Amino acid sequence: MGNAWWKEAVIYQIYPRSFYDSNNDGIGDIQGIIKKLDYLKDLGVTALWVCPFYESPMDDNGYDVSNFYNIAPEYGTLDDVKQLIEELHARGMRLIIDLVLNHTSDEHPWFIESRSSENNPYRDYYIWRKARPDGSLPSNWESFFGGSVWEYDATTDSYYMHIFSKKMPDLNWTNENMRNDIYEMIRWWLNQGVDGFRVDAVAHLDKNMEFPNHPTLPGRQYSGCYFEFSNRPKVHEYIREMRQKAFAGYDIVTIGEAGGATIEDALKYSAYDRNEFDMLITFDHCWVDEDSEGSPHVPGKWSYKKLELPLLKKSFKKYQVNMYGKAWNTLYWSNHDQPRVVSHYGNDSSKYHKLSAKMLATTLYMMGGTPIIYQGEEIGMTNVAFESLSDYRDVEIFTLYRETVGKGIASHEEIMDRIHKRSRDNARTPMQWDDSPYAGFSKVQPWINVNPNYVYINVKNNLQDEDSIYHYYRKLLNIRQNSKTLIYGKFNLFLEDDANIVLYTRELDNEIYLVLCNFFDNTVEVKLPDEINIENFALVISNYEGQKITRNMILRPYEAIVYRKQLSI
Ligand code: TEU
Ligand code: CA
Repeated sequence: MGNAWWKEAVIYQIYPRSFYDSNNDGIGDIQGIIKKLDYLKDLGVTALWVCPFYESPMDDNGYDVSNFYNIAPEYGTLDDVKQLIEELHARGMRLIIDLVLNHTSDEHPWFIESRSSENNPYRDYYIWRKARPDGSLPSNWESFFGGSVWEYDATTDSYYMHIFSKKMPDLNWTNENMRNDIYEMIRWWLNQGVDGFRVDAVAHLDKNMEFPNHPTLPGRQYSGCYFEFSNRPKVHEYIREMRQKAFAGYDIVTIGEAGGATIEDALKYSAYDRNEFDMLITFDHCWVDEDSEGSPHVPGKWSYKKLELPLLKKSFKKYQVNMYGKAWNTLYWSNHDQPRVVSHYGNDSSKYHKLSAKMLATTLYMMGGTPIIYQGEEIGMTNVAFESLSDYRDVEIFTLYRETVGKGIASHEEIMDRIHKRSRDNARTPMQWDDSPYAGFSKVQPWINVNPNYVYINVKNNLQDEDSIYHYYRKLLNIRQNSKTLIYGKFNLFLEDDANIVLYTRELDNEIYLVLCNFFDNTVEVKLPDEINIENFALVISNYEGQKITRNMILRPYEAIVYRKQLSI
């Protein structure tokens, strides 16, 4: 297993719309990112992953691309992106951009051509089917955003497939011309100087083109048979081809996003000897508190139950152990599609906000893999609970509401509660820079309301307070970046079935780190297993006044401690 810059990187994910508005039109932009580069460099960030900034009607905030070669005017220009690359490189940092290859916008010229007639050369760039002989939809599959995956188009009396919103028609990856056009576009971006790609929704490129119907759950019109368009065999052929024809010859990093992938799938996508991706983003650990069975009337991602810590630990262990030496992990708690982690797995009450945010960081970023920190996580930004549906912006929320409340399947109160806990807009409220109006994100009303807690959760406070979440992140990342053991060491999980404690070691050559965290708000006693020799461990970092290691320890609420020792040889 060789060393590589991206294995030693700290990636920071930016959702451009919500990061910083440089020209006060209420929308974050590329110049806004440039203005904050010193802040990010200071935190310890070495690379940015910036979510899509391409020209787009913004049905899904830019994941619906209408021109891959141009920048959305509200975000800036191609020159701004070039400047961003230069400014990053001048600071020894890198730029990873988002590549959206599963679909385009319905306003992309390819789709406009495609829908115009059945014999248009672009017809097969997308997936078109006629109604079934009985007049029903080509299949009863459910879209990720709710509703059918099929949308009727009168021009040719046919349906096109969209696994996300109906303004995001799926590309037909069986079409070689389409694939070659995509590869050309990728090389064009490489020539602009980008350092890598996060490849969006890549698990879904291959679909079962037979389109069989599947059983539906009681009360539901469509079948959530995502396996018909996720992690299917041909995806790997496409990725290998893309690597050969588009990625080869550049010193870049490629990160695939593969929702629903098992560990076996994950190894196929990212094992060193597979020549597919360098790293993979999966969702396993984000979904361990899902409760599909308890609430079959809503899609699984909107369901939840109390977290069982052993399930979370097993999820991490699965990746840490099975990938070791074979593939490289990503480490992330949150992104623009997940609720805020301090509200989800931590505790956002004023009493435990700081402690639990630091504990979560310690638990994750001492593991093996490349950290991907989502904007605002470093100051403990929390979920938001807007009262009115009209305060929300995410297209997915409106399809959920229509398919449940709209069809009499659930009450308004229930669905609002699910939106408060699970919606993607939790992660998309503007970055909280200071306590001035609109959180210093903009001088005007932003495209989505700021979280009212910006008056006390903001970057300015965090920078001033030595004991802040920000300063803890900075210290923790620094420790990590200066330790080959924390980057390349072997992971060992202990007390796997313990309901409260996370305990693991990282080991390389003659150095060992020990990470010990209490995941909840009660005080717990823990006996360190006899197989761990506790002698000579010294404190490295803690979110409390540090305590010495002993065989029997008492951990305070959300206490997190890291110890280190050198083995004598
Ligand atoms: O998300 C993809 C995504 O969430 C699904 O593909 C996921 O794989 C699925 O839920 C697993 O079961 C990406 C972006 O991150 C998101 O913001 C976009 O809305 C989406 O793709 C469409 O581009
Ligand atoms: Ca702006």
